[in-house]
Amino acid sequence: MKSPRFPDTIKESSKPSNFCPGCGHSIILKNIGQLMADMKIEKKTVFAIDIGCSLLAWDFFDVDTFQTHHGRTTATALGMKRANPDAIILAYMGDGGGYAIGLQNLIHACYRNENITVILANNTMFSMTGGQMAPTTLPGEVTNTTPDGVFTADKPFYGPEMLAREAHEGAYIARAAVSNPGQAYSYMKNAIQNQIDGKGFSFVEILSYCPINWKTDAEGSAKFLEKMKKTFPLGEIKK
Ligand SMILES: Cc1ncc(C[n+]2csc(CCOP(=O)(O)OP(=O)(O)O)c2C)c(N)n1
Ligand code: SF4
Repeated sequence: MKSPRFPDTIKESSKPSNFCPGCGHSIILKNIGQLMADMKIEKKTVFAIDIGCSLLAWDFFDVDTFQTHHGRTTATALGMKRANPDAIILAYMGDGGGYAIGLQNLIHACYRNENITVILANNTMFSMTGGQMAPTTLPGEVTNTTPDGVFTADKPFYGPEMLAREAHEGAYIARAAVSNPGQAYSYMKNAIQNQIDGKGFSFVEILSYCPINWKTDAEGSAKFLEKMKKTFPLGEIKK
C-alpha cells in the first residue's frame, strides 16, 4: 500500500536523511532502494531492521518494515519468510547486532540455509550507543571502551569467512564496501537473486563509514575505510 506521506518513496530523492553527514548507512540504503526498484520487488519485499543506526531506516522505503530487539533481526526475518514464503526478506543490521549479540541467529540461519538475505554494515564499532568496541574493531583501534587501542585480539572477527565455512551449496556470501558502491550493488543484487531463486541463505557484509565515532573528516573517513579494506578483503566468498 502506498504511504500517504511518501507516495513513491523509492523514487523520492528529496527526503531528509536521518543519518549523520558522511554516514555509510545512507549509501547502502540508497543502493538497496535502487535495487528494489530495478528488480521490481518493492511490492514483495519485507525490510527487517535491527536496533542500532540501521533502525533510522524505519521509514526510508514504502515497503513493509519491522524492527526487532537488538541482534534478533535474523531470527525474526526467517520467521517472516517461513510464514510468507513468497515474500522477499531483506534483513539489515550493524556489526554489533549481527556479530555480537545476534551471532547465534546468523550462524544457525546459515547452517540451516534459511532462504533470506542479510545485509550487515560493518563500521568496526557499536555506533548508535557512542562508539564502543565491537567484534570487528581493528587491532590498535581506539574506541570509547578501548582508549589505548584494542590489544586483546590480534585479529578482528571475519563474519563472511566464518559463515562461508558452514554454508550450504546454494548459499551466497560476499563482502563489499561503501567506497565501491557499484560492486556493493552487484553483490546485493546477487544475494537477493539467490533468495528469489530459492537457493537459500545469502549474506553481504558492507564496510561502512561512521565519521562521528571515528572522529574523522571526509578524508580521514576515506583513509580509515581503505585500512579496513586491507584487513577485510572484498569479494564474493561463496557463490
Ligand atoms: C538487547 C539490547 N542490548 C543492547 C542494546 C543497546 N544498543 C542499542 S544500539 C546498540 C549498538 C548497535 O551497534 P551496531 O549493531 O554495530 O550498529 P551501528 O549503530 O554501528 O550501525 C546497542 C548496543 C539494546 N538496544 N538492546
Ligand atoms: S553514529 Fe555513525 S553509524 Fe550512526 S548515523 Fe552517525 S555516522 Fe552513521
